[in-house]
Amino acid sequence: MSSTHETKQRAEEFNRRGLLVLPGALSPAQVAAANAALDRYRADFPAEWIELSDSLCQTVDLLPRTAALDFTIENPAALDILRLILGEDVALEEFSAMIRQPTKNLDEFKGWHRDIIRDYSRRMEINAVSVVYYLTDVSERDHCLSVVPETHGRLVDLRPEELKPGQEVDILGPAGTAVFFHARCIHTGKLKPDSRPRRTLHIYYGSASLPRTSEWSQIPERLHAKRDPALPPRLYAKWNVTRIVEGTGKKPRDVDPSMSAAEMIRVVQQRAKAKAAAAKRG
Ligand SMILES: O=C(O)CCC(=O)C(=O)O
Repeated sequence: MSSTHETKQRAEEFNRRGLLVLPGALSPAQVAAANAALDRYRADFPAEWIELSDSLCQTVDLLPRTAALDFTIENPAALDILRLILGEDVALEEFSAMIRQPTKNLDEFKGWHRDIIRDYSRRMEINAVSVVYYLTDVSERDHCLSVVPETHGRLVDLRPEELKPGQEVDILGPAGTAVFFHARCIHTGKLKPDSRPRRTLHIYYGSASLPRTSEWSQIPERLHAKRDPALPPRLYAKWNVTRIVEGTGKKPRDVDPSMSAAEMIRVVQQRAKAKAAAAKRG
């Protein structure tokens, strides 16, 4: 692959800031196709959607049930940049979709965080790039992704609880915008009282030669059997990787492995609620 000057500049910007915003990464027709695919997926697989909070509805294991969103994983506009950031070893880690519903409850349950590993002392083990596609327009009044630049690198010692207002960048943009951020960068979903429903796709890429950062999204046969010279050669190499980074991407080992990802997440949710209630009781 030969990279243009612009692609190289974008990769450099990402490496420096841990953040890159690319408007128009999906065309209006692609945005419409992705939204139609999500509409169908919601109608066909309602149990796959998990309500994680008043605003947050997510589904994490779509790929075995639909091929209609594969084009977003393989988007050349993103892959050209990712090949420079992660090298030819770039590999799919996780694929999920999110709907942020209008709400007056503006407490975001995850708050400011780094992805994959929550333990501050292990933050240098976080090695993945998140590409978030906005599938609806996001203006000042809408729920937005907010990222603290350079907290993957120069500001890596910053703890989420030490953040000062103004250090973050709120990402606004029309549907079709791609937001690349290093999973080590501190970020959150910033909730707004008058937001419209917001739809996003969240695609994580890592390195094929490292342990997988998440096992929540299965990579089906149609993807790992693909031989397309235009794609990075190991894009779907992690379909059968069993070494998983110890962190949020690892499924609990004490639940029935035949459960769907959504069922497992519900179990994890119930356990977290029970733990919080027990802690409250003292
Ligand atoms: O976009 C959002 O609302 C939150 C995203 C987020 O926290 C994440 O991608 O880890």
